[in-house]
This record gives sequence, structure tokens and C-alpha cells, in this order.
Amino acid sequence: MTDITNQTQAALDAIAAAPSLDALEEQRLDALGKKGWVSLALKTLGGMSPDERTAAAPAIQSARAAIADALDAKKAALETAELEARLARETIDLTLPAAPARRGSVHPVSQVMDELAEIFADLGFAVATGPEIEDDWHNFTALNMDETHPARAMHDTFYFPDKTSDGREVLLRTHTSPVQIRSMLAQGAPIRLIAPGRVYRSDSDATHTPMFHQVEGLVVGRDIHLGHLKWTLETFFKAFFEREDIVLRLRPSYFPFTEPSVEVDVGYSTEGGRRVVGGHGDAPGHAWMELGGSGMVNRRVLEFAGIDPDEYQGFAFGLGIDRIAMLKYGMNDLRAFFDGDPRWLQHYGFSLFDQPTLSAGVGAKV
Ligand code: FA5
Repeated sequence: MTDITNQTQAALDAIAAAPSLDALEEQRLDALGKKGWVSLALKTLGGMSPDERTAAAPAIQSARAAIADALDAKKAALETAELEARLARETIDLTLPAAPARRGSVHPVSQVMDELAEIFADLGFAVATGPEIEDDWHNFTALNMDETHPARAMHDTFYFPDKTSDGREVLLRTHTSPVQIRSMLAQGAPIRLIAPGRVYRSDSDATHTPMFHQVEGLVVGRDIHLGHLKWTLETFFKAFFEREDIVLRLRPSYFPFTEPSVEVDVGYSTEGGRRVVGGHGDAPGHAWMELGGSGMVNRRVLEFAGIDPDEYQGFAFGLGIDRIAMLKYGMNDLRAFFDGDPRWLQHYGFSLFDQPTLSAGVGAKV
């Protein structure tokens, strides 16, 4: 009797002190498991006489009940404590925004380059590229600007100190026009391509930066004429600015590599300090803005590029990408394009999901 009372008390103390559910399970097995001491004591009842059993059974039964109750109570207490600890550990700050903040965006120049490629691809133009580190033969000579040509000086060229192995000057290309030469030499005629990319000139103010972007266009075929050039540019600008009232002015100009040459201007008005394209530049409240140069490819250039000018002719144009991006998306200082200021990029940048497509309209949602 005293044995059972002592053993029960010891078991109740151990249960009360059990630090974890695992330790509690050990106590249960020790007392109530198949080989636990309470179970073994219960088994001894079978071998007793009825009198002995009546005397011994209540003590064993009440020990079993007391231990089972204590195990249940302690289990509930340990589970509650564990749940509370977990709730304290796994806090959720409900004041945080539901989705992570947007990080990174597509630069307007990249966006506009994608838009250009999309529109011109629809007109059957391929996209060509060329090196930004050029030689003076591709950048000037083959474009009908020999060493003494005054137009070379007008380009404010960045030269490298070294020359190529065959004695050509090495420079940062001043326009995308050398890609015309490289493409014609590589694939001959007919040809229909655009070449977007970076160009460099030692020039800087609110509308000029030392590095900027141009897109070159070149179409060479047997019966290409100036009317094709005007239609192509007009069709492009209508799709790009997503409006039908685009008026272009082709102004006679001079480039050594085109003859005749025309400067391309677009009519615009100013609304709330922002330039908005559309309308005739000579209409009241309107003006013209220069977007680029163009013309019929000079026959000397075709010769340099290995194409017979008596069989083929073509048109070419070069537009300032940064200028048309500013016009479309309403920025007024070109220098901000290249400052890398995250606030500016956050404001003017585009989501990766704003992929330009002709069917959905090439304009990104601002
Ligand atoms: C040219 O570079 C010629 N290669 C264009 C061309 C190509 C004519 C094919 C004929 C046939 P121009 O120097 O005018 O031309 O530059 C073309 C356009 O680039 C300009 O109209 C302007 O939009 C842009 N641009 C020129 N300089 C800068 C600059 N420093 N910063 C930003 N944009 C510029």
C-alpha cells in the first residue's frame, strides 16, 4: 500500500515537472505503458484470492486514475504553452503592404527601342547592330566624308589614341550610319533594316548629351524613291505616337551620305508646359521640332558598300531616339535620362509587363 502511494506520488511529481511532451510520454510509458508499473500491478490482481483482490484493487485503480488524469492535464498545459510560444514567435505585421514594393523598371529608352522594333518589324524591317567602337572608314569615309571633309569636324568625335592594324583611326561612332555600310557589305541588296543603338559626341546641354541613341533606317531596292521614305516615316510616327494627326515636314538639308537630303520635322503644340505632337507646325499655337535626318542614299555610298548604283537605289534616315522618347512620354531634360536617379526611373520607368505589341497599341501605360 505505502509502496503504491509513494510510487504514485513520485510519478505525479515527475509528470508535473515534465518539461516537454516527449518527457511526458516517457512518464506515461513508465506508469501506464504495457510494461509500466501500474499495468504490472494490475496484472498481479488476477493471481490473488477474492479477499486479497478486494483489499488491493482500489489502491491500484485509484493510482491509475490519478496518474491518467495528471497526464491529461499536463498534456493540455504543455500544448497550450507550445501554441502560445509559436504565436509569439510567428508574428505577422498587418501594416505591411500586401505585395512587395516594385523594384527596378524598364528605362524609357529601352522601352522606345522595343516599340521601334515592333513597329518596323510589322513593316518588314530587320534589326541590325554594329560596333560602338568604330573606325573612321565606316563612320566617315565610306559615308562619303573623306579626311578633309568639313562634316567630320562638325561631329565632335571622341577618338582613341591607337589606330587599327591597317592604319585607320579608332573612334566612338558618332551616328548609327556606319551600320548601313556594314550591313550592305555583309548582305548586299535588296535590304530593309533598322539599326538602333548608342552614339557618342562631345556635346552637352539640356537637349544634347555626350552619349545618346539613334535609330538608323535603310531600304535599298530597284525602284525605291523619296515617296517611300515619306510614307514609311509617316506610318511609323502615326503608330509610334498613336495618333492620326501627325504632320511631318521634310525640309531640304545636306548630309554627305544622302542626295537629296531632307531634315524631318514634326508639328507639335505645348499644353501645360508639355510638348504634345500633332497638328501642322505652322498652325496657331504650333511649332516644328526636328527629329532626324534622311534622304536618298548617295550613289558614292552604294559604291563604297559594293552595290551597283545604276541598278539599285535606296533611302536612309537617322532619328534621335531620346528626342522621340521625350516627346512621347513628356520629359523635358535629356540629361535626366542618364543620371541614374532612382526617383526619376521610378517615375518614368516601365513595368516589364508593358511589352509593346501592335495589337494592344505600342504605347506603354504611364
Ligand atoms: C545624323 O547623325 C545622320 N547620321 C542622320 C542621317 C541618317 C541622315 C541617314 C541621313 C540619312 P544628325 O547629326 O542631325 O544626323 O543627328 C540625327 C538626330 O540625332 C538629330 O536630329 C537629333 O534628334 C539627334 N541628336 C543629334 N545630336 C544629339 C545629341 N547630342 N543628343 C541627343 N540627340 C541628338
